[in-house]
Amino acid sequence: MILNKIKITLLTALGMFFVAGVTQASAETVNLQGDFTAQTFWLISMAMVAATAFFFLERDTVSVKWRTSLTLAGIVTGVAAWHYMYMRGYWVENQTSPVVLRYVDWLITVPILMVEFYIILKAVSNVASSVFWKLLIASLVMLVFGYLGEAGMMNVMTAFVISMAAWLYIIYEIFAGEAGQASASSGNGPAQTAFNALRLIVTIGWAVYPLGYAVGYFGGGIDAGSLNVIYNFADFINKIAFGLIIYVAAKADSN
Ligand SMILES: *C/C=C(C)/C=C/C=C(C)/C=C/C1=C(C)CCCC1(C)C
Repeated sequence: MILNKIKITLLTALGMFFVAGVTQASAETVNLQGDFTAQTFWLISMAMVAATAFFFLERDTVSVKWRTSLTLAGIVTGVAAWHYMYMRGYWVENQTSPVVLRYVDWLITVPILMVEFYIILKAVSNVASSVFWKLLIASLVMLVFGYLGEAGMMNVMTAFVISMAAWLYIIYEIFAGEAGQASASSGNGPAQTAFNALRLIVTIGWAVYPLGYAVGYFGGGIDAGSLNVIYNFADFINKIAFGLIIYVAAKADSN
């Protein structure tokens, strides 16, 4: 009883803190007129806020072993919501890509998305903890080198190749490596269905970012407005749909 009360108080405090931050960030720059890219920033930020509330509120409706997964899903969309507020402001003011904000967002959310694979496997199999480290480190290598290239701190082509190698390694790991094998042998239907859908997201949904990078640096280039619209919708799939897939599996396995 008392624990429950503490929990509800903490959740309420967290909710108020979140709303305060969101309100403050939203107030900054609100002129979206005639700016489609800015409108998509706004749309996705609100979708992220809604998804965050959803994952946190639904957390207690699934069995205990799935709760960490939903918590992480909510943290990913929550962190992204906050970044989207500021990315929109940045875009409206400068009409250039909010590169640093995007990378900070990725640096927090992408490793968590990777860890989700491990947490799901952990719930339904006795997967080795090495899987956790492999996925975490590979995702960090992918992002750090992507940024080093983008920031001009190293040769863009070298950075791109290293970053691509890390992403391909992740794909290998979740399809054929230890993670893929743990899923295949888990015998848990809902978890396997989720795992298969999530790894398609990592393969197809995530491909949007290296493609944008390649076209920007080695191809003919792409205007910042279109690139950000594409990234914004990709984030909808890669963060919100990603979480919803986990939610559906968690629900199915809890009934
Ligand atoms: C929610 C945000 C997500 C899922 C972002 C994912 C970002 C990537 C998969 C980025 C990958 C990159 C490469 C594979 C090579 C070029 C540099 C990056 C960082 C764009």
